[in-house]
Amino acid sequence: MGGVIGKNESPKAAVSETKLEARINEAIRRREVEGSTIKSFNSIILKFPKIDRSLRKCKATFEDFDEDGNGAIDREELKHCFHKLEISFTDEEVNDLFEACDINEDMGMKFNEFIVLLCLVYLLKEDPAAEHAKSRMGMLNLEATFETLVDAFVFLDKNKDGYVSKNEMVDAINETTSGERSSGRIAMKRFEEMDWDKNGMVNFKEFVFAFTRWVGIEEGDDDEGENDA
Ligand SMILES: [Ca+2]
Ligand SMILES: [Ca+2]
Ligand SMILES: [Ca+2]
Repeated sequence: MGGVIGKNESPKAAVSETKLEARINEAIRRREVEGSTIKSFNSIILKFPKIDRSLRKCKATFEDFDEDGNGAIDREELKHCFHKLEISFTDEEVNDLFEACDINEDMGMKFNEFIVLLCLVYLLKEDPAAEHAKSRMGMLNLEATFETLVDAFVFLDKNKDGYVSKNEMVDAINETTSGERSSGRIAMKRFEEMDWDKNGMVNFKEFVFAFTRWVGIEEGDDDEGENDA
């Protein structure tokens, strides 16, 4: 096929978005206009322990909403959850959120997927009218953490298109490690961990999901977990 016009990075053509994902991206791009306070990838890594502690506090909320106690939140439980929190999403939005956050596609949201959900809700409902719902969700304690995650994403997404590309990841890690030979490989590995659907771009949802794993929250994670590898 002749006439190749270089450049593989054309996210808009390569990524098909659901309505929900489009809204998330809009919210992210609005934030990107403000810029990031983060200066290096290392400073993100230094925040891991604090983020981990903060995210684990959602566990009680998660258990509360997992009405049948099977370790996953299903569609019905999610609807009840929003109802109880007085967060108004349409049925379509609830379904989209569920599908977006049931990342393993096993028809139930595990704890780490629930964290992704909270973070997306935080992003979508940032207007003052939602303060009440946020506080009922225990979100206010999490705001600083979610803010850090948004900030980290904005830091990585240098061209502010709402996606982190492989090159952006490599650049971010190279800046920190001043061109050590292994750093490219590390960047690649991190990138592949993040790019869950393997489409070559990392969106905010994939980023948060990867983060829950980086800080050590596994899907079946619970406090009495004795089988640490
Ligand atoms: Ca359940
Ligand atoms: Ca980008
Ligand atoms: Ca992806």
